Amino acid sequence: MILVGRYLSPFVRRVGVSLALTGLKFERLVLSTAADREKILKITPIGRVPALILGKGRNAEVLVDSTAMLDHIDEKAGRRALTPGKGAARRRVNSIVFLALGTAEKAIAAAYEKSRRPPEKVHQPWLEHLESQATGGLEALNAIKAKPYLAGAKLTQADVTTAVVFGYLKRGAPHLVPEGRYKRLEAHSKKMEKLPAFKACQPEQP
Ligand SMILES: N[C@@H](CCC(=O)N[C@@H](CS)C(=O)NCC(=O)O)C(=O)O
Repeated sequence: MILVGRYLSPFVRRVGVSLALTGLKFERLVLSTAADREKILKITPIGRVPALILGKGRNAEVLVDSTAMLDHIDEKAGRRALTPGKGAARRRVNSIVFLALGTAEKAIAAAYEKSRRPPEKVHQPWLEHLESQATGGLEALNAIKAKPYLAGAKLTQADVTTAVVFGYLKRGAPHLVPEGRYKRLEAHSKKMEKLPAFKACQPEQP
């Protein structure tokens, strides 16, 4: 398996951390969407990361979208899967995962609004709308009391995605997560970042 993309992306990092936690072997192809666009387009038609290449040569398959990759990883991991297979436990984990993912998507859209448009084309009310949606997600995530993990007794994908997204915002959009505002998320993130799997997937220098 080859994971394409940099750990600066929360979508790439959650896949890398999940592979490390489940003990599945993988290689990396560290390509940047800014500098290596042509190379990425040869692997995946939308030009986004992550991509996950399964197999080799003519039998190679490419998965796009981190959610599809995590689905494959869970299938391969068997009893070490990070999302429960069914029922209320699965819904609970997924509801937290998609809250964290939605938060990341809105924060990224807000960041693109500022970085990808000429300043005179930034529509301030839309930017504020996007940031308020990200803040709504953060408040809901911060309201969850870990017991000791976000979805209960076991570490799950809810913990991985939430901590990866929070770390991403701390680095990329610190104004959305000022020190002390999201105390539970800060504690959760600190605990997760100490795990060897998180340490093994450190975001590269921009
Ligand atoms: N839903 C996708 C989102 C992937 C995504 O948006 N990746 C960003 C990096 S953080 C990207 O490649 N952006 C470049 C672009 O869209 O041009 C996933 O979960 O994999």
